[in-house]
Amino acid sequence: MFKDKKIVFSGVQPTGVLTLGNYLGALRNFSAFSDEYHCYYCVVDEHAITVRQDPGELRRRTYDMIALYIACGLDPERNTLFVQSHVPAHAELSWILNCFTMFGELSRMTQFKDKSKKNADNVNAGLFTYPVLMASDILLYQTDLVPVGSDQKQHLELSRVIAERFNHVFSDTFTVPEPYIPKTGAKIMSLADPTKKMSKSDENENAVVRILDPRDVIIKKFKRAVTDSGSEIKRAPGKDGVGNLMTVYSVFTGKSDREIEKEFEGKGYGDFKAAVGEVCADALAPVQAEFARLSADKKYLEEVMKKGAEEAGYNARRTLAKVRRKVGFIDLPRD
Ligand code: ATP
Ligand code: LTN
Repeated sequence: MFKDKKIVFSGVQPTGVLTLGNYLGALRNFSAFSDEYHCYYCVVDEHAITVRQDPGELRRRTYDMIALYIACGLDPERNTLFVQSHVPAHAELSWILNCFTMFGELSRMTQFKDKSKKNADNVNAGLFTYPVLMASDILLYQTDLVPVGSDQKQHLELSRVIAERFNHVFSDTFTVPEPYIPKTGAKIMSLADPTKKMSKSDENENAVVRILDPRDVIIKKFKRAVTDSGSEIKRAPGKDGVGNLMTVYSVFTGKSDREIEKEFEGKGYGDFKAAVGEVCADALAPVQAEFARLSADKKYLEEVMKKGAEEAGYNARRTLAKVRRKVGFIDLPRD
C-alpha cells in the first residue's frame, strides 16, 4: 500500500482514570511523533469489555479518554483520534486473524494469565483472544511503530508473528510493526508495592497516582510511597521504591540518576518525596486544566470522534478489502 508517511498506532482502554504509569509509559510520548508520522490514537472500548464494565461509566470514560488525548497535546487536526468500535473493520479483521493465531500462543500471554487470576469468575473468550484484536488494530493501518509501555511487549511480538504468518501464507499483506518503548518511564511501579506495576485497576488508591488527581492528593500519595529502611537517595538493588521515585523525578526534570543523587546528598527520603510530588503536580497541572475545559464540551468531542472514525475507517477498509480477497471471500459487485 502506498504510504506518504510512516504510520504510528497506539491504543488505551477506557477502563478507569489514567495513572502516572499510563502517562509516562504511553501518552506523554505520543505527540512527539505527529510531525514525522501519520498517527492513529485509538480508544479501545472493545478491549475494555473483556472485563465487566458498567455501560454508563464506559461511555463516559470513552469521552474522557478522547479529551485526555487532546489535553496531552494531540491535535485532532494532525492526528487521527478515534474510538475502536466506530470502525467495524477491527472486529472483522480480528475474526480472520483468530484463524491465524494458535491456541498455544495465546495461552502463553502473561496479561491473560494475570487477568484470569484477577477475574476468576469471568475468564471469557474475549479475554483470551484480546491480543488478536490488538494485532488487528495495529495491522489494519499498515503500522510501522507502536509506542507502548514495556508490559505490552509480548503482545506486540505476537502481532509481528501473526503478520509474518499471514504474509508467508498469502504474500506481502501487512507491514510488520516495531515497538517503541521509552528508555525511562516504560514501567512505573506501584507506590504501595514497588515490585508490582502501577495499574489503573488497582484497588488501593494509595498505590496509584492518577493523571487527574488534585495537587494536594498527588503530593500526599508520594509522601506515603513505600521506600526501604535506608535513607540514601540512590538507585541500588533492593531499593525498588526509591528507584521508582527516581525514575519519575528523572522523566519530569530530565536529570540523570547521578544528578539526582547529587542534588539530594545529605537529605532524607522526606525531602526527596516532597520534591517528586511537586514536579509531578506541576507537570500535570496544564493537562488537568485543558482536560477540564474539553470534557465539558461533549459536542466537540463527538465531532472529533466522527472525523477520526471517517479517516481511520477509510484506511482500514482498504487493508480489509485486500485481506478478504486473499483469504478467498467474495466481494459482490457494486451497482
Ligand atoms: P488495566 O489496569 O485496566 O489493565 P493499564 O493501567 O494496564 O490498565 P492500559 O489501558 O492497558 O492500562 O494501558 C495503556 C498504556 O499504558 C499501554 O501502552 C501500557 O503499556 C501503558 N502502561 C500501563 N501501565 C503502565 C506502567 N505502570 N508504566 C508504564 N506504562 C504503563
Ligand atoms: N493492549 C493495550 C491496549 C491496546 C493497544 C492496541 C496498544 C489495544 N490495542 C494497539 C497499542 C496498539 C493495553 O492493554 N495497554
